[in-house]
Amino acid sequence: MERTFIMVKPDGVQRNLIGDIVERFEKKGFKLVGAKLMQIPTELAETHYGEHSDKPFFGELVGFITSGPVFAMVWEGENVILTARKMMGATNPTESDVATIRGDYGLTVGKNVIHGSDSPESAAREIDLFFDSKELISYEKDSDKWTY
Ligand code: IDP
Repeated sequence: MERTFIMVKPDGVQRNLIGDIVERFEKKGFKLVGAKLMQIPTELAETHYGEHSDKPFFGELVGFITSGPVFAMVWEGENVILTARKMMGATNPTESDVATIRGDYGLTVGKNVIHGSDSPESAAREIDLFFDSKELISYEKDSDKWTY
């Protein structure tokens, strides 16, 4: 089973969207295997967004993601990485489809509510960056047999 790293960004936490976002992934059929509210240290933010370190918005991005608590999660399920990206919508909310998370709740690319890994490699890297293996729980759900 695939796993992905999903994070409600500080704007999503402040705007009371944690519950809505968790509900969407739960109802889709994915399984929550780890979650925590945390304040990201600057060093972790710089590592997480390292691929953007040469971009003009890097300082703004790191400043924003460390500006308040985030809700970090690991979700598990068949094709969860790609499906979660579809559920999130395009990076810039002006291009996100309606009924996606960013399409429904975002207005600007800087405050687009949610982060999700974009490939198996980034999912493995980000899960490892944000979670200790002891914080992730493998378990069966009775509903699995109605999902698969
Ligand atoms: P993603 O979050 O959809 O994977 P990336 O291209 O990896 O998109 O960009 C990471 C984050 O950087 C975006 O979610 C967005 O919040 C922020 N970002 C991207 N472009 C800009 C920009 O031009 N100004 C400010 N923030 C930006």
